[in-house]
Amino acid sequence: MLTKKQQKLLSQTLSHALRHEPWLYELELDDQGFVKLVDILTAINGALDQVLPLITVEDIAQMIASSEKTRHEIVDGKVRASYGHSLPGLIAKTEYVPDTSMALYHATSPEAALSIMQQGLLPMGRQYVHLSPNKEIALEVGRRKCKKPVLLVINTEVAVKEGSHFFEGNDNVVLADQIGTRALSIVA
Ligand code: HQG
Repeated sequence: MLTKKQQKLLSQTLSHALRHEPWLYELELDDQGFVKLVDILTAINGALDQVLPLITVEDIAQMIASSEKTRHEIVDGKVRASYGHSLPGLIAKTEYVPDTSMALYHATSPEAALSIMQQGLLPMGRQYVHLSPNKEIALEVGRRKCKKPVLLVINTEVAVKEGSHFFEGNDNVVLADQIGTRALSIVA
């Protein structure tokens, strides 16, 4: 079994390969962002052979299961990043109609929040906007940007009416194409 530190390196490398620069690992993602486990193992073991023991499918599965966030998923002998993509060529995520009685949250820096309240919430460097049904998780994401992030709440009903499209990420991450200003407010 890999140590926590080794699992973190494996997770970061998988995310880099599956979200951002698969070509550096000679990988080609399918339209849903999947690659075959055998191919990712070859790539990862090639890239990390000096720093990690030979990685197996079990190591990847254990890393996913013991990670705080579900960043990756294994389905039918393939693996993909569940969210976070920045690579060119839109990864097809499953669209769904969210429960419009449920609020969604996004937290960010005060500077970004100001711009968002004028322009709307945009994917910026990623393929999708990242939201959470959970306030605390959204705030945690915001803390990556600054110590005291601003929490924005999305009125899901208004967002749907205004033409936002929502896509499955995982239990804690909801993806969207954009959120217009009418659906956004700052949580006091
Ligand atoms: C901001 C992590 C100005 C937005 C997390 C955010 C997440 C605007 C930044 C996932 C804007 C993009 C993604 C506008 C949006 N004007 N700024 N109109 N619209 N922004 O890192 O959502 O740990 O690409 O507020 O947990 O922070 O890597 O997105 O601050 O789920 O697995 O543009 O990444 O997951 O920043 O985080 P990011 P994010 P992992």
